[in-house]
Amino acid sequence: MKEECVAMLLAGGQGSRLGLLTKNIAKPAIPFGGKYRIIDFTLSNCSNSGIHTLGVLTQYEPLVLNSYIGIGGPWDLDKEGGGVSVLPPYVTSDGGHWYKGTANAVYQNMAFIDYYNPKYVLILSGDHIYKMNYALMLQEHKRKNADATISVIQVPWEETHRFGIMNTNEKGRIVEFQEKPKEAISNLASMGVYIFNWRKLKKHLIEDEEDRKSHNDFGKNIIPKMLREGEKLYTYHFDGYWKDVGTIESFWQANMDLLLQKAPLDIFDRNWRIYSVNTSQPPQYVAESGNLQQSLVTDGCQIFGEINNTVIFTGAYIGSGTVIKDSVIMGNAYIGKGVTIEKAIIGEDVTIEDNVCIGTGSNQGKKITVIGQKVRISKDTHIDAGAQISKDSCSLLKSKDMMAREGA
Ligand code: ADQ
Ligand code: ADP
Repeated sequence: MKEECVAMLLAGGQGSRLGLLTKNIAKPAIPFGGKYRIIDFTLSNCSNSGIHTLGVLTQYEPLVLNSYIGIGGPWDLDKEGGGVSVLPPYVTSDGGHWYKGTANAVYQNMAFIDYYNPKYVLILSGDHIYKMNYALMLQEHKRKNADATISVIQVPWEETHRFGIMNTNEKGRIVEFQEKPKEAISNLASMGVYIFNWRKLKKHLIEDEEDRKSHNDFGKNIIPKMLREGEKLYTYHFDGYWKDVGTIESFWQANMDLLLQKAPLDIFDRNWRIYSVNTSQPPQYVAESGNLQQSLVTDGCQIFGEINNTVIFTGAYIGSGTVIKDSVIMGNAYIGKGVTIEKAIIGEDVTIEDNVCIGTGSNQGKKITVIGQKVRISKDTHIDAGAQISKDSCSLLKSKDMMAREGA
C-alpha cells in the first residue's frame, strides 16, 4: 500500500499539569466543549484535510482513548487509505519498551510508517484545540523543498516558556530554535505540528536513539539536531485559533472561548465539521424555573436552575434554585437544588447535593476549582475557589452542619 503522507498522532503523554482531570484518563480523551473529546479536533482535521492513514500513539491510561477511537468511524477515517490504527507500545524479541519520548514513540513505530512507504510524515499532538488544513501546510512544505516544516503561531511573551521558540530568516527558514526557554529569543512558537520528509526523519530518529543522553523528544532533540546538521527547516504560519490545552487554566479558557457570541473557534462551521462519537440521548429539557444564558448545553440535560456562561455536557441534571456561572460541567453530573457554582470544572459522573457552594472565599471568581470525576459532595458543603477535590480527598471535606456540630 502506498500513501503520500501518513500522520502520527502523539497521544501518550501523562498530562500531569491537568491534575485531577487526567487521573484515570489520557489527556486527549478528556471531554471538551460539551460534545467532544480533545482528540476530536485533530482527528477531524485529518479527515477534513484528506489524510486517511493515521497512527495514534497511546500509552498512558489508554483505555478510554482506545475504545473511543475504535476504527475511526465517526471521523470518517475508516473508508479510505489505511484508516486509524491505535499503536500502544508493544513487546518485541528484545523486550520492548514504554515510549520514552515523543521521537521514541515514532521510532518504535517505523515499521508501521514504512508499510505505507510515504514520502511525508505529519506529526500531530492529541491535546490541541484548533481547525487546520494540513493539506495547505504540505503544499508549502513541497513548494519550499523543505526537509521539515514546523507550524508556528505567535504567543504572548509570558507564555513562551511553554513552547518551542524560534527565529527565521526573511525566507522563513529556521535559523535558531530553543525548546521551552527561560528567556525567549522571539514569541514565534511551535505548535508541535510537523511535516518531515520520511527518509530524512527516519535517519535522524535512528541516530538519535544511538545517543544515550537524548530524551528522544522532537522539541528537545530531533529539531535541534536537524538544525545543527544543516537540514532545511521552514516555518508554516498558522493564523487561526489554536490552543494547547495542557493546563487547567488553558483548558478552562478554551471552553469559555466557545461561549463568546463571535467565538474565535467556530464549531458551527459546516465547511469544517468537528466530528465526535454520538451518544443517543434525549433532547435537552429546560424547565420553567430554568434559565440559560451564553451557554452550550448538550443532549440529555435537564435544567431547572440558572446557567450563565457555562458549558454543560451530555446528561446533566441541574436542580431548581441552583446558579452556575463561568464553569465546565462534564457528562452525567447530578447537581441538586440551591447549589452555587462559580468558575469551576466539574468532572464526569459527579454528584453535588443540595445547597453546596463551589468557588467561594477570598479567591472567588479568580481561581478555578476542580472537582474530579465520580466525586460526591455532601449537602451544605462550601468549597473554596482554587481547591482540587478528588475522590480520596473529598472525605476530608466537612459540611457547614458538621462544623457547627463540632463547634468549629
Ligand atoms: P509539549 O506540549 O510539552 O511540547 P510533549 O510533552 O512533547 O508536548 O507532548 C506532545 C504530545 O505528545 C502530547 O500530545 C502528548 O500527549 C504526547 N506525548 C508525550 N510523550 C509521549 C510519549 N512518550 N509517547 C507518545 N506520546 C507522547 C511540544 C513541543 C514544543 C511545542 C509544543 C506545542 O516540544 O516545541 O511548542 O508541543 O504544544
Ligand atoms: P504534562 O507535561 O502536562 O505532564 P504531556 O502530555 O505534555 O503532559 O506529557 C508529559 C510527560 O509525560 C512527557 O515528558 C512524557 O515523556 C511523560 N510520559 C509520557 N508517557 C508516560 C508514562 N507512561 N509514564 C510516565 N511519564 C510519561
